[in-house]
Amino acid sequence: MLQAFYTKPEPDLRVAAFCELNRARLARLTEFYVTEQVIDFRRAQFVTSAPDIHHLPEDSGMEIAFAGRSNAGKSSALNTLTDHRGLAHTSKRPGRTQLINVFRLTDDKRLIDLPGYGFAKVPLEMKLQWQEKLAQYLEERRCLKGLVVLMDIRHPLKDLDHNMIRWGVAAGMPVLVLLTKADKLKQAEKQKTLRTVKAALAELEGEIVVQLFSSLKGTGREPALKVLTEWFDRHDGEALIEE
Ligand SMILES: Nc1nc2c(ncn2[C@@H]2O[C@H](COP(=O)(O)OP(=O)(O)O)[C@@H](O)[C@H]2O)c(=O)[nH]1
Ligand SMILES: [Mg+2]
Repeated sequence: MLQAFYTKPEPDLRVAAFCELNRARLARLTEFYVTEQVIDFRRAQFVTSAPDIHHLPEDSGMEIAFAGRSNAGKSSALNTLTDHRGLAHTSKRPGRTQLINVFRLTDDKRLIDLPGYGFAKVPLEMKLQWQEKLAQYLEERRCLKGLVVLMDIRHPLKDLDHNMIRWGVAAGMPVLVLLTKADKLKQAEKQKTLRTVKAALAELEGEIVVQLFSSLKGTGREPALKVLTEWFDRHDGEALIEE
């Protein structure tokens, strides 16, 4: 009996296979976390303008959506972030982006320019139609993993912005708030607005980062890219663990 206890047991093949699998997974995870993940935002490419979610690419991989009032500077910000002047169409006339614009970064990573909300000068029926489209994207798109909310620094935190940020937090999503057109204000005013917005959003107790942004000057580009890269990485890491 005692001898049996001390003899090396026959290796259980199932256990061995399990260990082997875990070793391989661990190696991949280690490689993932020690190598710095680089996403080249400059390689962004326009994929499609979808009238609704049924015309979007397959709901897999990961998307980060850009939301904001019409004229907040969404398209300009996308162009600045991707260093690609003509990627998203900018417009002096608010309310031009009524489609869901899709930009591809890699096979499984996309940036989404959502239709702007809160545009006053369109018939109510059209407004409701757009809001419906927006809501459907937010609620049904499973690959949506992060939300960027853009607000003109001179008019921050309107009701619809608040709703959008609250929605992101409630959905368990990280939110990056960009106070756009920061070049329009003096240094002291900028910092004051930044503090006020941060304080107001702290109450939501979500994963919210607030920062200044100017597409004109390039201000805030690097920190914003860092946040987006971290979200993409986090999701890649989670996907590896779930494998
Ligand atoms: N001064 C300044 N103007 C900007 C900035 N970003 C956007 N704009 C202007 O604001 C207007 C609306 O920009 P756009 O990106 O089309 O807004 P969208 O409707 O949110 O996509 C355009 O006339 C832009 O040139 C910025 O950082 N600084
Ligand atoms: Mg636009």
